[in-house]
Amino acid sequence: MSFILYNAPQSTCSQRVRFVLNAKRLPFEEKKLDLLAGDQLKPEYLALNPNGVVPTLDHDGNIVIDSSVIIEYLDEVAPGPETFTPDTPVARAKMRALMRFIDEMPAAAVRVPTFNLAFLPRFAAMGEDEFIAFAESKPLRKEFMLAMGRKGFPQKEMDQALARLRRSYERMDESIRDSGGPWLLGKDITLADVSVMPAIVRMADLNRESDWADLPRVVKWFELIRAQPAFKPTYYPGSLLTERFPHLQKGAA
Ligand SMILES: N[C@@H](CCC(=O)N[C@@H](CS)C(=O)NCC(=O)O)C(=O)O
Repeated sequence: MSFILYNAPQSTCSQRVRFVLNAKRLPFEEKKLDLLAGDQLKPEYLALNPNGVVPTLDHDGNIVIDSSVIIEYLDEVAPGPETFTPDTPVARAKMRALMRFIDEMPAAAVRVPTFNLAFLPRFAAMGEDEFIAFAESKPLRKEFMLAMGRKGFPQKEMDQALARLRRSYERMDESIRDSGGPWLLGKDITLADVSVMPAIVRMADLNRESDWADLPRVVKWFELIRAQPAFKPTYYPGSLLTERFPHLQKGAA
């Protein structure tokens, strides 16, 4: 089996896929796209992924897009040595329901603080026409970019995103409690844990770890996922925003 992963080091959606590939010890060729330079909008990439986003997986010439779909696909084509999908249909349905919640809530909400805190200086430096042309060229994120503008999302939108993230931490806490933990759905790690991992890592990277400090089950879950052997190779140097954007480092003006 040969895998090519089109992705970006700091992309949360890409990090899901790298984690599963690493956990399964599947060798893959990594093609890194520069998202701020617009590599994902070039015709040759759009031919693979018409949404103009990463990640995209090429498995022996078969193109699979969307991180949630890709990680389910990988668990089907390479069920060992580590598997992330429960055995019974009921448990699988629970996992998929949680994955849909994660895509709709934390994975979407995390874009607002990410763009406002990390990427904004790059867009603020563009001329208005250049920014609008860049936004207009995005098949999936045009309206998101135009709503943000070169000045960033207003405080109200930041607060709403943080509230959606908070409800996500609470849902994680309930899920760990109800399943008996330590993972979201019980004693085994599943794709739901992998799906939410990058949003939590991102918020910690943005120095917001205190937002779930009162939820010890989530604190423990975070320690556990960081201790997985697949974690370190997934978050290789350059995967965190604080490594790439000096203005985010503590004490930066
Ligand atoms: N639902 C898609 C979303 C992919 C997505 O939003 N990717 C982001 C990086 S995490 C991206 O490529 N953004 C580029 C852009 O906004 O132009 C997935 O999970 O694969």
